[in-house]
Amino acid sequence: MAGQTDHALRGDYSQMRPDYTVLQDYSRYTPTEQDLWKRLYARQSALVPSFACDEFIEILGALNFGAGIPHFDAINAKLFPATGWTLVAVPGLLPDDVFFTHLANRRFPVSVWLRSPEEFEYIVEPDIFHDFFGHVPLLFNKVFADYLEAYGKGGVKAKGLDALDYLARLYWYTVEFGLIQTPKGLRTYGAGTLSSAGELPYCIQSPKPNRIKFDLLRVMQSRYKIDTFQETYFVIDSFQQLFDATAPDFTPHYVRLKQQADIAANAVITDDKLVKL
Ligand code: HBI
Ligand code: FE
Repeated sequence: MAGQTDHALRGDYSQMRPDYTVLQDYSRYTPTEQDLWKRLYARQSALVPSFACDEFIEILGALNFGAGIPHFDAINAKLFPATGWTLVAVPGLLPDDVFFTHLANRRFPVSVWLRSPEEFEYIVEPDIFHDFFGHVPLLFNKVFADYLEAYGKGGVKAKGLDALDYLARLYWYTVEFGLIQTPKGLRTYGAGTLSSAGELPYCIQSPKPNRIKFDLLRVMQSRYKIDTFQETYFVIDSFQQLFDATAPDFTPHYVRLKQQADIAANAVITDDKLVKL
């Protein structure tokens, strides 16, 4: 999940280490939370086969963490040998530069707290279900994992160039809400859709949102909403395309982006290549 929140953050930030990480104190999860995890997982995994990309479906099936809240150490024992990534436990949303630094070092921050049963339908901040169910499976995919590290390194540089907002948009419209063309048709790989019961079918089936072919500058110029379903989704052809897009130095992009007006979250502009359902 991304996007800043203006209300007080949910997590307990009092026990943090200097890099904002905390211990995943497994004994603190209650039976109610374990049951809520199972219900969230059962509902979401039933939706995945129709709307998620195959890479996500295959890894989710192999990990099989629906029986209860996962132990980060147990997943890391599989993740690190697979792509060199490690999950780190955090209290919740992190400052952008802290977040980017973790990604640049192949560490993915996962919030330790779980939403309340009343939030079964919708939650604004990233809780452990969003981070785990939405983000963790694709960390096992080599090309996507390489993209995320490259993205993190780009973010660390962007801070120095006062261009974090542009990088945050790229994260939002790919890692959180990205769609991908596949031989089976349009599918999603974005964690924000994969972990949402409502937005997962919506992003693939609804005629309401715009679906536009991925274009790096167009994405970084586009504003986004954090508390509604997306009004625009960007569609890639492959994870390799995403990785290749982050290869060049972004500095010249930032110069151009700063000279042009931002694009509204629901706008369609002349050069857009629309993807039809
Ligand atoms: N912090 N824990 C956490 N998880 C995120 O997904 C996250 C974050 N901080 C900032 C952020 N995402 C986005 O603004 C990125 O675009 C940087
Ligand atoms: Fe997220």
